Amino acid sequence: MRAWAIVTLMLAMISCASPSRAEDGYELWLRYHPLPPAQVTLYNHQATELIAGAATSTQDVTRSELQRGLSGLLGHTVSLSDHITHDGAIVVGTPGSSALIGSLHLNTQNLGSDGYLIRSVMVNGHAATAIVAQTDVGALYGAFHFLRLLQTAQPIEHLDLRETPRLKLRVLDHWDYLNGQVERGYAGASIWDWWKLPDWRAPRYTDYARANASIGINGTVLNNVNAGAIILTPAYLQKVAALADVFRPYGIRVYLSIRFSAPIEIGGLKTADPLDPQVQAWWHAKADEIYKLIPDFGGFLVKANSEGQPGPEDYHRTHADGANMLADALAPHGGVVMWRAFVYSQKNPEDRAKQAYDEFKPLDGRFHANVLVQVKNGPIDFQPREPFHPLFGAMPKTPLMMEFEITKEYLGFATHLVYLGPLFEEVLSADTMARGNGSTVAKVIDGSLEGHPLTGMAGDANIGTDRNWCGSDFNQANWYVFGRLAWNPMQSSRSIAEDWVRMTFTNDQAFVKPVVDMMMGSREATVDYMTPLGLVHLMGPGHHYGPAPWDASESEADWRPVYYHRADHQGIGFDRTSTGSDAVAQYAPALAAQFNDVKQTPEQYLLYFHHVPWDYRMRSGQTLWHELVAHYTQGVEDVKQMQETWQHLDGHIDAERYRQVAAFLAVQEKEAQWWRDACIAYFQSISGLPLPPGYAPPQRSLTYYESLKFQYVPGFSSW
Ligand code: BDP
Repeated sequence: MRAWAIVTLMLAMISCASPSRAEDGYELWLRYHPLPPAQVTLYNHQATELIAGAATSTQDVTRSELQRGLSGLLGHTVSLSDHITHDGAIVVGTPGSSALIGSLHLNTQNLGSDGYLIRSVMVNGHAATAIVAQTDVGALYGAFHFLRLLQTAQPIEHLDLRETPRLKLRVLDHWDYLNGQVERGYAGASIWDWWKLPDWRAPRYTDYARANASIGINGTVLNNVNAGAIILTPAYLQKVAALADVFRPYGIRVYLSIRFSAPIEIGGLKTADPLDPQVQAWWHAKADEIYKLIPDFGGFLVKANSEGQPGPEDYHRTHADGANMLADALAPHGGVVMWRAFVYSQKNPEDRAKQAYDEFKPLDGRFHANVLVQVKNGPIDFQPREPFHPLFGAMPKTPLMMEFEITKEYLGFATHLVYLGPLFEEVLSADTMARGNGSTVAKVIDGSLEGHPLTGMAGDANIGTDRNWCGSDFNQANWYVFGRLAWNPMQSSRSIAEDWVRMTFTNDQAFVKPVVDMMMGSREATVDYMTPLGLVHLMGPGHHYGPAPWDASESEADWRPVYYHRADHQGIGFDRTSTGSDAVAQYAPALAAQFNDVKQTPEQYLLYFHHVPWDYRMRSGQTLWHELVAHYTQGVEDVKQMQETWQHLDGHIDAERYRQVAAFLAVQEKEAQWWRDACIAYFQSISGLPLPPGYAPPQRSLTYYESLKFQYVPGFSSW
């Protein structure tokens, strides 16, 4: 029996060390699997003992994470100590909580509440690594950074790192319903088991918090922006409080989406008019009740007067009136309101792209100090590519918060491999020219352009109950890059991708380089096979699955693809120039002039701003029609290339994840081909032009593509 046990143990150890160990993606980028022996030998001298307090819950989780990470990566337990006994100690904490750290006299000024230093130091003649912050949470962030250095095989001697986040609120927005469904969720059900809360706190909540803290995310909005009032009832607030308790050690605050008419629905009032004293009193009392249960509650997220949601305009009040009323209720407790600018109305005949700006720009300066206006990255709706939202740079007196969509509602759901880093980076680095050259969107949202202390970025989460959290391994990268960019929106998405690949798969350069290249090209491939040259919103009605450029079935004009592409026998595109809807005028004058001129408009936005004849000459010398077909075809070719890249990587990682990626790439290829063929078939039926020479005709007829109907599409059909 004993001998058998030893053999089994040895086998288990061997399988642990081998790259082919089965993996289901649950561990995300925090796998801490043993590093190659050469790496371990290097690090062993620099990670000999750990000196970390556990006087607070945050210190406790920091210490456990370091123990877990170091023992996993190095393959042996790193001993805990309370003083330095030899070279290679890792010391973590704050000057206030550790006399040893205090004695180092490191300059922790201006680290703020979340920043940290990682420094190679000498203590009593011993070389050590100090991870130092002003707060426990800062030290936790530092610990995760230190582990990342090991995970990505970086040198850890001679360290001199100093990090502070550029944004204050780094928040995930969950579009989760209390019945467990997730709007636009492609990774299973909601991870919040509301029914069993508050009594059962699933271990997964802790792993969620660890993953978020590891990338600096410090807030979570638990419920969908299309909110019900029930979340604000006492029974549900208890459940929210239980989650807040789990997240607190990790520096994560909870926020709630609220329904503006809650005072009527659960408060028994006749109105939700923000200027009504009874309504104001109701929200004040509600805020007091929440803060009694959750002293560090973050605040409210609000979708009002948008897509059927109630709001202040129901009472002829402005968005500012509504936001300020809630802000005043939260202010005594230090809470904030994140008020969404995603508003448009079907009653308004104006170009939908213009409506949020028209509504919000006049309100600049009217919001109270604890309100952020949360603006989607583009003026339409998270399309594969849109120009940046013209509100960025246009509301200098108001803190604007970025909203990105991490869940790939418009970019292939769970299966398509699309790394969103380049999309996020493209928007953040776009120049609004609001205060001359270099007034990037990143500088608008980090507050530096106008000197706003309150700053933030929100990401609509792609997380669900799937074992791998995000519906696919590569979708984890989008959660990851969101967090890293929310910490510092000036970072390069390529370097973040590289960190992620190393942590999630392997440091093997023969794998890292091609995979990072593949990720970096994946978004452009998707733009090409879905919506090239500035097209937007061509997807299927309601569920948003697959191509449907012909669709005019939706009840509202601006939910129909035909509204957006405006293709006719002469040409294609939405005229947003001064002779069209004049949406260009919402940008700074220099940009407006550029976008107004078809010759100066970047071709990637061509059909977003212009209605262009099919035979228009592109910069390449080809006609627009030719180039459109070429882009659609290129998108499919790029996906085939991705498949080929992946085929060569078999054996570098575990078979389970390898196989799923391969299978999903095959889905992506099939669907890319479908997008190309359906769009070309449809646009050809409008343009009446032959395909340019050398391009294969669509595999099926337009009638076939138009006949496709889908039921039970994830993220939509079941409610
Ligand atoms: C759209 C989604 C819809 C969301 C809405 C929003 O299709 O499900 O409710 O955005 O952000 O992209 O409010």
